[in-house]
Amino acid sequence: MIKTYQITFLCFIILVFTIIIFSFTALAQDYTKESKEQKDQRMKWWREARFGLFIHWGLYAIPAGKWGDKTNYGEWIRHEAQIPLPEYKKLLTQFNPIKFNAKEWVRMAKDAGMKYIVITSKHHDGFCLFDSKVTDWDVMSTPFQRDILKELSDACKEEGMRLCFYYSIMDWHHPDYLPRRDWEKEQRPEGDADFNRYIEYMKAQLKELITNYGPLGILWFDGEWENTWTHEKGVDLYNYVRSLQPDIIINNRVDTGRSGMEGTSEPKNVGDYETPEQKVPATGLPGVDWETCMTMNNHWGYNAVDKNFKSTKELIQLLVDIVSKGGNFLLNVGPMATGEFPPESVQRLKEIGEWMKVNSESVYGTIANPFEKTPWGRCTQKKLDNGHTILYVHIFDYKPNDKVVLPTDKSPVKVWLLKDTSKTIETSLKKNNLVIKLPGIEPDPYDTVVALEFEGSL
Ligand code: JFZ
Repeated sequence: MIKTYQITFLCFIILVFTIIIFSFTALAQDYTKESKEQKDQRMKWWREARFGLFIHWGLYAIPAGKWGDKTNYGEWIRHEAQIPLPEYKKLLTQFNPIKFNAKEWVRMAKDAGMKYIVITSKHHDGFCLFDSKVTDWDVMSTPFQRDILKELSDACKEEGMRLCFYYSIMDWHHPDYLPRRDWEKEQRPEGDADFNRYIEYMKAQLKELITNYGPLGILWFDGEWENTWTHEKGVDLYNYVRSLQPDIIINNRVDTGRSGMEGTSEPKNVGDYETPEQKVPATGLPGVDWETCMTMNNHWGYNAVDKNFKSTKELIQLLVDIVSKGGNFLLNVGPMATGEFPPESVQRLKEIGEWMKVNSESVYGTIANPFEKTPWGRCTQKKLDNGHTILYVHIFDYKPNDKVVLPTDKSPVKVWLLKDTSKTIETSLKKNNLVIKLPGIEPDPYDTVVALEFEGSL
């Protein structure tokens, strides 16, 4: 005779076993082994977005690049000017960006046509722009006492903007992070520093970031190049972050083995996309996802005297160049200590937005150009569900009534000018080339776009 209490006991044992097995598989899940279809699904929004805003902001905005008699610093100021930690910590009492307005920031990005924002939740100096329960080295310890990332997260949700976080593995503040900077080994002895304890700290913060501010678009790691970081640790961190939010996208800097500014990784490396920095790979990076990040002037963090801003024309043509090679563009702004974007950045974002308002369909959801040479500018293309292809011809150097030659023997079923659809545009086939006669209009100062629809592919 089986007693009720025996059945209850049996059920209990089965339940406990199921829980143990489930939590074990959850812990052991290897997210790097997903299928191509799964990855395509996860990368879908990112591949369509093409254009994002990078924000480098922290305590370093206060000195604004100036320390002693030098004025060329940025977010690396503590290391480059060799500022002792107690001295740098004084910035904490000065951080009070009362003009900060999350909605305005998000709206500026949105109006510029950007689809995601990547902001430094913690840069190399270790200072956190969010309310972290595992450190006092955060915004809540400043006179400002407002959770900047929370306000941004709310504003992003309201505006339909994807919020993403930059997170530095290297940390010049945490006592358990190793190695110390060469110049501060005596001021900050390693003592009983324990790197594994530091990893637990990072994991606790990443959990805070994903659960309190998420869902996030991307975790953008950086500062992975010191000798304490290893491939195994990178794989573990990648899987940890994915276990917290399975559909999150993680850049290649979570792992080691990235080669310099090229930002391309060895095949064994984890990370969902490559991150070339301050440069555009000459012919793109065929077969892999990539995103070029770039400064507007010469610094990531705010520098008050750096007025070497790229022009709006350069920035739009960079965006188009990158997209025509199959990449994304992550364009940086270094906000001031007041909480505002530098006026030069505001102006450029606005002008980019005016161009995007008319031309963004030639950017979003497009793929790399099909031709080898396009001396008059760049090409992007879009595959339609009906099998047709729209080719966007970006003419950087537009001369009214001039001709543009495309190396194809196909005739389009439709041709139009994005900035004025009322204009008729003649095309003709000549010796296996398609010749477009440009209308006699005032060219766009940055990039004039002609769209051609073809049956099938090019
Ligand atoms: C890193 C950071 O150090 C920098 O402050 C900024 O956040 C940028 C986006 O990323 O800078 C790097 C990283 C790697 C190389 C160069 C600059 N590299 O490998 O040549």
